[in-house]
Formats: sequence, C-alpha cells, structure tokens
Amino acid sequence: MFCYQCQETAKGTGCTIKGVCGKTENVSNLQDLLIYTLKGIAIYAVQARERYLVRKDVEKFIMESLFSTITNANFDRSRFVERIQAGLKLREDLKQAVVRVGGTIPADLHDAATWTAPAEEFEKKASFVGILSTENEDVRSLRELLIYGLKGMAAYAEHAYTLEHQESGIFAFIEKALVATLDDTLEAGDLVALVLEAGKYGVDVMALLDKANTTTYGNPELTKVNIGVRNNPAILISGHDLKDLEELLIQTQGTGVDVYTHGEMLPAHYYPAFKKYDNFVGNYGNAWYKQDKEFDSFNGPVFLTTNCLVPPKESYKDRIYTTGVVGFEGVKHIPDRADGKAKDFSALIAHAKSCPAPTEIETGEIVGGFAHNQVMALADKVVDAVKSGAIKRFFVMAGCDGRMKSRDYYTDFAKALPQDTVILTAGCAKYKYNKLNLGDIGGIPRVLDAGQCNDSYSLAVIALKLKEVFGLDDINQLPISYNIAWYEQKAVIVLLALLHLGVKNIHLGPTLPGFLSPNVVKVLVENFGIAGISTVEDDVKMFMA
Ligand code: FS2
Ligand code: SF4
Repeated sequence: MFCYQCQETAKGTGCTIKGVCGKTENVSNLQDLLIYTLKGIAIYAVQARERYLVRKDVEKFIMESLFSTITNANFDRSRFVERIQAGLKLREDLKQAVVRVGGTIPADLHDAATWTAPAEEFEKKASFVGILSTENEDVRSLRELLIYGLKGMAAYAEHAYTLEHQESGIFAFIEKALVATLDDTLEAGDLVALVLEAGKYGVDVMALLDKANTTTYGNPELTKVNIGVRNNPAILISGHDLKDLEELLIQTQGTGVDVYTHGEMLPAHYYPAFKKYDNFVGNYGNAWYKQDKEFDSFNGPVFLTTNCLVPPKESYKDRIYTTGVVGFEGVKHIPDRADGKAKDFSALIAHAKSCPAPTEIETGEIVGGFAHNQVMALADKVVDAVKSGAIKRFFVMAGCDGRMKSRDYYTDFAKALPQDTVILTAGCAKYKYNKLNLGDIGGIPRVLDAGQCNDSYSLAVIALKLKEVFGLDDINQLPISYNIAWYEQKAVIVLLALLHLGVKNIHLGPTLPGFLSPNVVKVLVENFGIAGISTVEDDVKMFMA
C-alpha cells in the first residue's frame, strides 16, 4: 500500500504498512483500484457527454465512490470489492451506450477503460495502478492533489444530491479531471491549471450545498448549544449528513429517546428546522478523534452518517451504526433510502431504549450559527467595529481537528491572539478553541462558528461582502488572515476554492501535505504565498504586523 492523502500520513510522507487512520493494506489497495476503475468509467462518460448522453447513474456512482475513499469513511474490504465489480459492469454498460449514440471506441484506449479481472485478482491489479505508478514526482503530486480535490468535491456534491440539488457542470468536471490524471501527454503546467480549475468547482459545489442546506432547513442563526446531558436513553449522531439527522429526529419523536450531535454534526443545531424537536438535546463531546473515549461514555448507540469514523473499540463496537458511504467490517449498517421512503431507524431506536443515559462529560453551552446570513444581519455592527478599530483583524481558522499533539498550536494561537481580533471558523477545527470563552467585542463573539467544513463557503461570502462594503479592489486588502488546519480531502477542496477566489498568503498546518512535492510547494508559495506555521509567538507577530 501507499497512501499519503491525509495530514496524519506516516512520517509525513506516506503510510506503507498500515494506515495511521487504521486503514488496512488491502482496503488501501482496493481504494486505489476503485479510483482507477472510476478513471476508466470517466473515459466513456466524457465521450457520452460529448454526444449529449448524460447518465445520472454514472454521475452518482463516481460521486459516491470518490466519497467512499475519503479518510475515515469506509474500512470495509467487501464494500470496495463490490464497488469495483459494480464499476466494471457500469463501465461496460456505458461503453455500449456510447456506441449506441454513434460514438466510436478507439483501438488504443487506456488500460483503465479495458481491464477486467475476477475479484481474487483485484489486489494484484491494484499493485500496478496505485499512486506510485506515476514515476515523475511532480506529475504524481499534481495528479493526487487533483484527485483529493475531487474527493472533497464529491463529498459535498453528495450532501447536496441527497437534498435534491445537483449541477451537471460539477460532474462533467470530475469526469474530465479523472481522465486527465491518466494522460501522460499533460505537463505539470497543464495539471496546475486543472488543479486551479478544481477550485472554481469547489466554490460551485459549496455554493450548491449551501443553497441545498439553507433552502431545506433555513439559514443558520445565532444559537446556544447545550453541551450537558439529560437523563434519557439517547442516540449520538455524527458526520455531516443533515437529511439523516432530519429522518432520525422525526422517527425518535415520542419514543423517549433523545438525540445528541457529535463532531461535525454540531452545526445542525444552528438550523431553524431542527429547533422544533424537543428531544434534540445538544452536542456531546468534541472532534472526531476523541470518539474512542466519548463513544464509550455516551452509553447509547452511535450513528455515523459520514466520516470521520475511527476503527471502533470492542467496548462500544456493537453500538456503532453506519450508513451511506461509511462502513466498517462487523458494524451494523443502515441501508439507503428506497422507493422514496425514509431510512429505517427502528433498530437504532430499539437499541437506544436498552441502554443507560449518557454519562455527563461537560456542562454549559457553546455559541454558533454565524454563517453568511447571520453575519450579514450583524453587518452594520461588524463594519462599525472595524471602522472604530474595536476589531483590528479577523482570523479564518477553518478546517479540521486531528490527533497530533502539534495541533495544540491552534488552541495556544487562539488564546494568544490580541483581544481586538475575531476568529472565523468552520469545520471540526473549531473544537480547538470553541470552549475557551474568549469573550466578545461589543456583543460580537470572538469566535464566530459558521458551521461544518463546507460552510467555509460562508466565510468566503463574508469576506467578499466586506470587500464590497469597504470598497476594496482586492480581497487581500481586507484585515483578514488565514491560518487553516487541514486533515482530510475536504480541506483540500476548501483550500483550492479559496485560491480560486484569489485569497493569498494562506497558512496551512500543522504540517504541509505530504503529497506536495518540493516543486509543487514552490509553485504554491510563489503564486499564492502559501506557507506553513511556526511558533505561536512568531506567527501572531507576523500576522498582526
Ligand atoms: Fe472533521 Fe473529519 Fe468536516 Fe473533516 S469530522 S476532519 O471529515 O470533513 O472536518
Ligand atoms: Fe495514512 Fe491518511 Fe492514508 Fe490513512 S488516509 S492510510 S492515515 S495517509
């Protein structure tokens, strides 16, 4: 195996024996083969599109497959074997469809579009098509940067899709980019251009998801979220899928079972639509990597709608339920919606009733809900505070949290920031500073949480709006600094989206991606001023200078 797609990759260079995340060698290899299979499907999908043949089943398959390979989503070998088999079948079906609409199949097609093998030979095949099969270090780096951007894009597209929002242009780009990663005639410059184009679609997909979420559930609003517990049996829901949450809330009504959020599901509390459920009690715990302790003390069933799942401990494994693209061998899985009906949570609810109430680990409240609409409602106050000098600088500290000790930097950085600064956050990165009680500036909290990682889009909308209000030509003239923490591939598409919007001098930590070759880093530094982090003291000084 060779995987270097996340921030915690072994030695900062690549997991080669087993993933630091817990991914096994065979799952890693099968994920590589699945990506290769998608590239083959994309070859025909591009041809089909040229002939105005748009196959919704192909778009959905590519989207879900990319999403399933994201860090901490699916560890189940059999699910990848089935997906590759289904992919090969779909590829052949699509090929026939292309022929039917008058397409001709070239004789010299790439192996990705023609290979086939029985399941027993998948791993052998995988050993020829993995990341290291691209020899040139820079081309490999750019191809993988593009693929990771696509994985993040696919994750967001999937959430929007679930809420019946989709855009063909996004799928067309995904197909085009997948094919480009097979093209040996493309040079580094061509791939850089594609990576930057991915940023444009990153903005589009986050805007689409924002529209899907806000038109379905209302605009997030200033909300106090309880972090304590009640004395009822309960279900803990984690991940990013709001539709799963909605159906769970509907089905738990009147059952005596409470519902709490964990990790990235916390921002669900900010949406008006979920406030009517009186059993939607609060948020339990912190970011994903603390689940080994927090799922234990929660006592009831835990429902993972998307990443981040950590290989479960035996002590609570029988209480874990997955759904959608998430999976782990030996863990119960809630099947997808069929025939327009909701998912069936009866087993989960019955399980909860047999469990004790959660053990309290914290008490109090946290404040959030500062997505673009809420911040714009406070715009006058914010603009006045900037004009009067009460707010000197904003810090976008969006992204991910993770296990590494070096991430304490973000807590220390938040504490060390001058009192006249405001943190704009989104994603599970927030847990490093959302319980610090950093106070407020004239009623504006010093930590403004917009929501999940995709709500980084809100932070960009806010920046663009402020640029307009202050009559500036360039987003970089605003008193906003970017100190972003990354972990998995959704952070990659968020980063590319920010680059597309023209944001410069983004600092990325706790370490720069292992998949960036020195030359690719050089391009990012020279063109966009991307940099890493150093010490809290030096960085605060540098940002405030
Ligand atoms: Fe956090 Fe994990 Fe949101 Fe990432 S819960 S690192 O998937 O997407 O952020
Ligand atoms: Fe390693 Fe991250 Fe890949 Fe897991 S996802 S195998 S930790 S690089």
